Amino acid sequence: MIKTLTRIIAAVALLVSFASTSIAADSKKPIRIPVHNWSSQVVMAYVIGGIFESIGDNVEYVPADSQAVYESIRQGDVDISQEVWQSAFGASFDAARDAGGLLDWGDHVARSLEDMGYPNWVADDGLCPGLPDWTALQNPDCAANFATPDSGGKGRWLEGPQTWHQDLMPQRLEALGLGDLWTVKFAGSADALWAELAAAKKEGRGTIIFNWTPNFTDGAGFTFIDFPPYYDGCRPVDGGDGKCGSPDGYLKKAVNENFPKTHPDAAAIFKNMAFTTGQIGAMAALVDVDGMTHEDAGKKWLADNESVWKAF
Ligand code: TMO
Repeated sequence: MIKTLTRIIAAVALLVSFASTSIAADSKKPIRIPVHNWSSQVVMAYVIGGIFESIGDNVEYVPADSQAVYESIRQGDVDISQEVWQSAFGASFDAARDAGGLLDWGDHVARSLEDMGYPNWVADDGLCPGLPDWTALQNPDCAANFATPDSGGKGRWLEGPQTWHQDLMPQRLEALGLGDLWTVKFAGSADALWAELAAAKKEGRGTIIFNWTPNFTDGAGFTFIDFPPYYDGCRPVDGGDGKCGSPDGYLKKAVNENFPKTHPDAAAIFKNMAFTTGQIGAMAALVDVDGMTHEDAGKKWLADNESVWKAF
């Protein structure tokens, strides 16, 4: 009797374990991966999509606003975020996590910096002595070397698309007392920033643009300006006086809270996924230097880096 019971219990246990294995398999419902408007993020979407497809999952690429996406993930309309940049999106990420429904899924190996800077030839040509210290920008002779037809005689900072930081840079410029000498214009796209680098070089004029690392410009002669250090709360949106640069920031991942339940295998891989500065810079370079499409760049990156991603 006891023996039979033991056998039944063992059989039931075996059945339960089989059942739970099949319950744990990933749903075939497409994993919705957001696509934004800078190259590494888009290439990484295809890299991650390719990895998920390699385990038999389905994926869908969803064009999304880079601020609103955290609310979309919280609501369950998008499943993951592969590049949460602290400076640009930390506040939106925090708000969605605190409201519930969005989980912090860990950091990449790479740290991030998103700030104004210049190609090194600008300093080499003596267009603004004293850079990268921001106080060099107080010199009217410096500012004059960065004027453009649209800048009203002032030096121009070319910010990225306004969806990334809203009024952060105009506020900073005013807070630092640079408003009489400098003005901020917004680029329509990341490509417009890279076109500005080429145009300024051709015309031999100074240029200050918004840029970031990891990016294809890493190691290609680009220097970020040293602004007064960032601290929590220094920005006007956080109640501060705005006299600060951008943080030495995280580069994070996020998921909807149900994603680890509907797609446990993909979620486990995504949790382990942690790209380095060099790996992310290379993803961007395939598009912005080599001219590939984002999708082809994703495929090439996967083909060239099998040992990297198979380890996740
Ligand atoms: C969010 N970005 C990388 C463009 O700074």
